[in-house]
Amino acid sequence: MNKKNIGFNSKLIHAGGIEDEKGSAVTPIYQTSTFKFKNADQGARFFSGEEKGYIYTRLGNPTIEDLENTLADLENGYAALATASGMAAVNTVYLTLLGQGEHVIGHNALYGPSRGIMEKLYPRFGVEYDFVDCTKIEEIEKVIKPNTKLLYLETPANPTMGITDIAAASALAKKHNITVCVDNTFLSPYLQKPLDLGADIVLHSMTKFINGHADIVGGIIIAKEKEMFDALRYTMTNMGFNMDPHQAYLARRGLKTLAIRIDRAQENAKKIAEFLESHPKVEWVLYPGLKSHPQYELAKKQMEGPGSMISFELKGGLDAGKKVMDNVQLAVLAVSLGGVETLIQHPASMTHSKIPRGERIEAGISDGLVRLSVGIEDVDDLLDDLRQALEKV
Ligand code: LCS
Repeated sequence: MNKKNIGFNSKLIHAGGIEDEKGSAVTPIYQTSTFKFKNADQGARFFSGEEKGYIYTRLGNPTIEDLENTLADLENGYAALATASGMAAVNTVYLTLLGQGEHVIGHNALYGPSRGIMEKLYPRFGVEYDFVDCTKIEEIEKVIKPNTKLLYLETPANPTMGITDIAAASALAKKHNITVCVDNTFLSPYLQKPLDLGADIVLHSMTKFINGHADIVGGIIIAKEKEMFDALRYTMTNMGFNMDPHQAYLARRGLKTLAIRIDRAQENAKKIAEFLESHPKVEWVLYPGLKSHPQYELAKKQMEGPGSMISFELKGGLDAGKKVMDNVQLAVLAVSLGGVETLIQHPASMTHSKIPRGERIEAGISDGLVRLSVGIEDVDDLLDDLRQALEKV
């Protein structure tokens, strides 16, 4: 049986392809920093690349490779690189593709630090940027310059749920020789495959849906082509952005249930989004599964499902939002997302607080926006919880 042709759920369980010499059914944790060579010549062959073998965990490790191979397979990429965090993945992409005098175009509503670091740190190295509303392809086109090297997208975006047409953006970028990277954290490869739509690189904060249990921080980058992968790998290994084997083991374990977790969370999210939208105290709801979402049709075309992230604002703005956050009893008031537990947080004062207010508002992250990451609890309990918290407003 060709394991390349098995279905998505089968890959979640069986992809990876690392055979353990002792016969362990699950790829074990190779908790080692270094690997023995049989002799000096073999060590030299491993280093020259003449023979494939493990050398040193920053450069490669079977537990980490099992996870990387699985993600590369799920995203239909050439190969993947696991990183210590999602931000290590973001910075690997930035450092690989951008240098002195070069320019990046990013979506204006990225996860706070993905935008913040470009505005604060990269100008020191002479990198230029424009953050625009990439949900409008013409806005991207307007800021393309001869030195533009990277188009950095996040779709759906954190936390505005704005959706960029990956195929259209990639076609435009290709005309100008610009590399496209998509942060696919909000959906995972189960619901969206950016490489199939024309992107060159996909990345994830694995802290979220891929691991799914809110117990590790991690990242992954998947490249469509070997040349790009080699360049990214050079940066990742030499910057020391690598993942630890124990982290990789937990992420690989969590990944096995990705589809059933997402199916359940998404089912819950659809009901919660409808409940919120019809609630008299709610001003608006942004959820790609609602007809009211500005890119509802694009979401249906590009995504396999609307996912389980919801943003909403109450009629009383921030004060009302705080009341809900302070009064939920089952949902957890915490940042992060994509775990089995429902989380609620306030982007303007938490995940996106480092973005200057003017830029934040322009990007659609209002002072009163509340973000919900819907988990896999019983939906009636989640609805009861939100209902009683809303009564306190
Ligand atoms: N990309 C997206 C879309 C994210 O949401 C995050 C983290 C990252 C990248 C960075 O990943 P990390 O280094 O944290 O693994 N998002 C967070 C959030 O919304 N709340 O807390 C963290």
